[in-house]
This record gives sequence, structure tokens and C-alpha cells, in this order.
Amino acid sequence: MAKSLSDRLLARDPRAIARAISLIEDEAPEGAELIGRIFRHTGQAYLVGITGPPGAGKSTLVDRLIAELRKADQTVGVLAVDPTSPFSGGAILGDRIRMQAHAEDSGVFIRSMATRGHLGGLARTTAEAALVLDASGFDVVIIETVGVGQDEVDIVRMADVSVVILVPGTGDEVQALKAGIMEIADIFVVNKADREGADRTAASIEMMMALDDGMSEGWRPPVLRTEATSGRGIDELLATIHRFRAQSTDTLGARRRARSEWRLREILGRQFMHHMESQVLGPGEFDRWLDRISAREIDPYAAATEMTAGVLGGRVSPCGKLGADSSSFPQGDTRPPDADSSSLPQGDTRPLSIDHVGIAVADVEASLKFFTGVLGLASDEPQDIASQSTRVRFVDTGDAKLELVESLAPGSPIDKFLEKRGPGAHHVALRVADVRATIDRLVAAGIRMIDLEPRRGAHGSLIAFVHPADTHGLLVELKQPASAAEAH
Ligand SMILES: Nc1nc2c(ncn2[C@@H]2O[C@H](COP(=O)(O)OP(=O)(O)OP(=O)(O)O)[C@@H](O)[C@H]2O)c(=O)[nH]1
Ligand SMILES: [Mg+2]
Repeated sequence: MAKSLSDRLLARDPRAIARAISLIEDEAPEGAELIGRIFRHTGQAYLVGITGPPGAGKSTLVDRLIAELRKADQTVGVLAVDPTSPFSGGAILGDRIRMQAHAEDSGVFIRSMATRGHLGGLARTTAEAALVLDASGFDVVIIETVGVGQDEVDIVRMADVSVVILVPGTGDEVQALKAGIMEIADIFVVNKADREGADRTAASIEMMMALDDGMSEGWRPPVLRTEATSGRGIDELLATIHRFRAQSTDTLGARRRARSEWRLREILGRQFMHHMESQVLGPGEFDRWLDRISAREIDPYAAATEMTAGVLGGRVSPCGKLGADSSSFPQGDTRPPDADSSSLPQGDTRPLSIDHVGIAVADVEASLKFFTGVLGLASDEPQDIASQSTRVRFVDTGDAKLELVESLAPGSPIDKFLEKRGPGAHHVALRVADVRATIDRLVAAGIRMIDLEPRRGAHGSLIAFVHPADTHGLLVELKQPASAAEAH
């Protein structure tokens, strides 16, 4: 029987390793499965991150490190990552030629990786490729990545030790380091030390560190000088890496845990997006939300809130239906505080919630014997609603309320209802943030309204009834609570 890919990989078969990394790069489901099978074999390799501007001599230096590590009988896997290149081919060519000295060595594996989609994706594929090399039993895994900006930080963060390479020159690069790279650098290297200005560059790094009072106690990143082409300083760099490794055994666990957290969050985010796109949003719906954002009909926060409301059990639709307008429904807490004057419950991301169920009764006070007396529910004070000739009393169930409604005048809607159907469930009230906007949208959708204009309901709310002919027989009240009503 043919050995499985994971078995061959664990036996450090270079073709299996290459195939595994390709599966990961292609985001093939087999890639994720493979990670599942090899994961428990990982955690043995020491991950060395090497980052620096283009042409700083990273690959030359990595080549030297490989040679040194091989002398010490250590196996080495290398991932050369180029976030700026859309093709892995270019990077492969340069690095392969430079590192071809190790081509015949089974203790060395070199692979180039380049941008696929967004950068977060590259950081992830790099992390997973590193797992593959780790499981394959390489003692040291080197991740070489171009650049010194924030973009590369995510990639370098995956390493157990981060080496930042600079070259003698303008000093601009040292300035550029301030963003992000500072915190992740464990070792600085000024390569091309044979060139003019190496001392100045080293001095400006030292100065920058001295100015940075945010630097934690303990390990102080040393600034080394190397000449990758001649190999000068490489032994010291390797010794420094070993020294860092030895002194960081206590912190290594925390560092790897932080890395796991970053990856778990990244995977969760991706799976959530996938779920949104495949299960929640209909075909083309994502684009329609984008259209509405482009047309300035809705802001991205509101759009995201409404879209995610669908995941939490509601229905989502970007166009023309209920749920379409952010101003109409309770908002989640993802919007900026000043985005909406709605004072509806924060954190309630349901597109519509039931405010209350109206129950027509002959006599509100008499009905309380059951609702408060027997069921033990609390009720508020009775209130007369002139616009409907009714007296109402709300009973609190802890969730949606019950509205007990009694007619105060012959011929009122409740009076007619009682006459025709007798006491019982009369209507369901849905809470909306902007009743007028909701009316407009329903009318535009061809739904008939009993009230085209909102009127005053209990407790200062604004209400409007939808015609039951268009709601399958259910009388629906739209209710904009007082606090939201006042704001408009
Ligand atoms: N003078 C001098 N040249 C060096 C040194 N190290 C590397 N170089 C040269 O610098 C050039 C770039 O080296 P690479 O190793 O390709 O640099 P890199 O950082 O990997 O480049 P990218 O991967 O393209 O970002 C090559 O021509 C090297 O020979 C050094 O210490 N001194
Ligand atoms: Mg390179």
C-alpha cells in the first residue's frame, strides 16, 4: 500500500513536503486535513525569523546560517517569503540560485512563498508551511521575509526569535523601523558591514532603542555586524541566536501561545466569513451590500451589523426588504457611538424583535386576576390611548411583554375585534428604530398599511399597524419606543 502524504512528510520526503506546502498555498481542504494529522508532531523545531529590506543580503546570510547549522549537524528548512511579489516563481529563482549549494543536501529544504490574495493569507500559509517543516523533523526552520514594515510583522511574529537585518545607508530604514518592527526584533544585524557607514547605522539603532522606554526588561536586542558574502560575523549571529534561545525558555511558551492565539483568531475569522458567504448571504448579496455602501446608502458598520445579525438567527437582506435599513432596527454594538441616535438596547443584533403581544380583553382589570394573580407577572399602570379609544396595561414576562387591551368606546378597533372574534390574541408588535422609514419600505414593497402615518401609542411610542391581508392574517404593529421616537 502506498504511504500517505502525511507519513511521507513525517519521514522528510522532499516531494511530500513540497506537495503539502502547495496544498496549503492553494487553500485546498486537504491542506487543512493534513495540518490536523501532523499537528501533534510539531513544536520541536526552532523557528528563526529573518526580515529586512529588499537586497539587504538576507538570502546570502541565510545561506551562511544553513552552512553553519549543517556543520553542527542540524537540519534546516527555509521559507523565503516575499509579500511584495504575486508570484513565487521570481523569489524561487533568486533564492534557489543563491542557496543551490544545499540542493543535494537532504538535511536542507528551501521553499519560496509569495502573496496569494491578502497579506493575512500569506502569514497564515507561512505559519502552516512552517508547521509542515516542523513536522518533517527539521531542527531549525528559517522564515526569510522582505521588508521592515507593519505588513511583515505578522509573518515574523510566528518565529521563536526575530532577526531584523539592516544595511549601512541613509538611516531612513532605521527611522522606518519604528512602526511595529521594534517590538518584534530580538536581534538586530547590520549586514554589509564591509561598507561605509555600518557604525553609524548600528549607532542609530542603539539610539532608537535607548529612546524607546517601552522596551521590556530582560533581553536587550543586541546589534550585530555581519558580512554575509564573506561569512564574517555569522558565527557570532548564530551564537547570539543560541543565547537568545537559552535565555528565553521561560518565555517561549508564552510566545508560542500568542502565536496560536493569533492563528486561532485568524482561522475563526476566516471560517466566520466563509459561513457568512455560504450560509447566510444569498448569491450576489455581498456585492449588493457593497453597492449600497458605495452609494452611501449605508455605512460599513451598519452593514456589518445587519449582515451579522443574520448569523445570530435573523434574516438579512441588503435590498428593499425588512432589515434593509440600519436606522430601522436595533443595532449591535459594533457601530461607533455617534453613528445612530437610537437608544435601543445595545448588543441586540436581531433585525426585528417582538416588543409585545397584544391581547384583546373585555376588562383589563379583571384580566389581571389571571396574568398577575395566577401567573405572578408584574404589570405597569393602566394607560388610556386616545387615538385608539383603548385602555392598555403591559404585563412584563421578562422578555416580550403582553399588552392587555380593552375598548373604551363602541366601534373602536378593539370593540369590533371583540365583537367578531371574542377575546384573545389581537396583534404582535415588532420593535423598530424608525417607524416612518419602515412604513416607507413596506409601502415600497407593496405591503398595505392600516396606518400610513405613525400615531402615538402607549408610553410615548410611535406606532403603525400593517394590514393583516398582507401578513397572512397576523395583525402587526410597528412600534418605535419613546426614547427612539423622541430622537427623531
Ligand atoms: N558588499 C556586500 N554585499 C552583500 C553582502 N551580503 C549580501 N550582499 C549582496 O547583496 C545582494 C543582495 O543579496 P541577497 O542575499 O539576495 O539579499 P536579500 O535580502 O535576500 O534580497 P531579497 O530577497 O531580494 O530582498 C547580492 O548581490 C549579495 O551578494 C555583504 O555583506 N556585503
Ligand atoms: Mg532573498
